Amino acid sequence: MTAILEGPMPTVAVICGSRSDLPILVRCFDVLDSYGITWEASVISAHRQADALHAYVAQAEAAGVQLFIGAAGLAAHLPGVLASLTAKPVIGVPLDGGSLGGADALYAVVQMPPGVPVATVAIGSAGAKNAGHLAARILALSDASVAERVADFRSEQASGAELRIDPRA
Ligand code: RP5
Repeated sequence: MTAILEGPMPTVAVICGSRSDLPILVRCFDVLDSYGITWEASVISAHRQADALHAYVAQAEAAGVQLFIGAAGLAAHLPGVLASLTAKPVIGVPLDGGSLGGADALYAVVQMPPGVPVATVAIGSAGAKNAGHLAARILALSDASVAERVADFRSEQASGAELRIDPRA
């Protein structure tokens, strides 16, 4: 297990399957930071380090983690395994790990059997960002400060998208 960052008691634990996934996950970290959400990230492969993954989830829950984000490419079992190990919400980010462009990971992450839900976002960097935004909306249900930042972000996003073209000007 490689701990990338460790806070006192993070709200969100981000786990990815390989160090090669980290450049995409930085997009998620930036979004979580923008909402003031504490997080830590670890590289723990569901395939290569199954025991370490089980131990980490138990430890993270005991430390007060409220939500898990799992990201992996290829046969991406990591988010599903996370959902099997915790009752906390799990967001899954499928990554483009090879010749199938991430469609392999998307199917693996989104097609969880009933009763073991993984909230699956888009492939790659768009999904990594949305994992952060979705985490914020979930946490906003019980955290007024995050709820306020979600509202602010939505207003800023709406203003940024606004465009009026006046041919008379
Ligand atoms: C997955 O296999 C990882 O999440 C990564 O996206 C992909 C390739 O891993 P490496 O071969 O770069 O370690 O488990």
